[in-house]
Amino acid sequence: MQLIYTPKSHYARKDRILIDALGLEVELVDAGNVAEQDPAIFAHNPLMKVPTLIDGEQVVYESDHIAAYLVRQFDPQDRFAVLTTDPDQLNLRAVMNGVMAAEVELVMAERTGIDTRQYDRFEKFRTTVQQGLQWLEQQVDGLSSQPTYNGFHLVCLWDHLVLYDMFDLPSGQLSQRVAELSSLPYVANSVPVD
Ligand SMILES: N[C@@H](CCC(=O)N[C@@H](CS)C(=O)NCC(=O)O)C(=O)O
Repeated sequence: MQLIYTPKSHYARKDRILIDALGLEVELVDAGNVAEQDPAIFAHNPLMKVPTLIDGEQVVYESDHIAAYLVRQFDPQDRFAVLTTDPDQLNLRAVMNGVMAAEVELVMAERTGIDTRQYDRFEKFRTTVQQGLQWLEQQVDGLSSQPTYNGFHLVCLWDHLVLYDMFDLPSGQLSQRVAELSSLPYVANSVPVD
């Protein structure tokens, strides 16, 4: 199997942590600059985003779908609760994905030369990140200090925000949760660096 990714992608990192936690053999293929518009570098994902998983003839798009695909094949016990149907856990996942998406819009806009401060649309993305973080801080009890896929998700979101340094991060229990989970070798292994 191959995972098309970039070393800094927080979405791809969710899958990389899960892959390492499950001890799976997956070759990492760096897509390079994800601002490019060449579907070939994204394994012909028409959305031109990473991650994409290639498993023989099967390709899988979307980080959470990739995680579910891997767990269905290789971890029938679902040790990290990837396949949870609990609405509160799914809300946490939705908000974390939303915060990550809003931050990516800001990062990609600035990378392609847009002055995001000039547009209300980008202000909304900033507010989305800030409100999302506040909401997550209030819901921290739902994020276990035991390893779960939602916990991995939180670490990926957090470390990416640290890397791009566009936002002040809350200093409460959420940061403690990140620190606890970051001590796991298979989480620490993929911390993004400049
Ligand atoms: N919902 C997708 C989001 C993937 C995504 O936005 N990936 C970013 C990198 S972290 C990307 O490739 N962006 C390229 C672009 O937006 O042009 C997932 O969960 O896999």
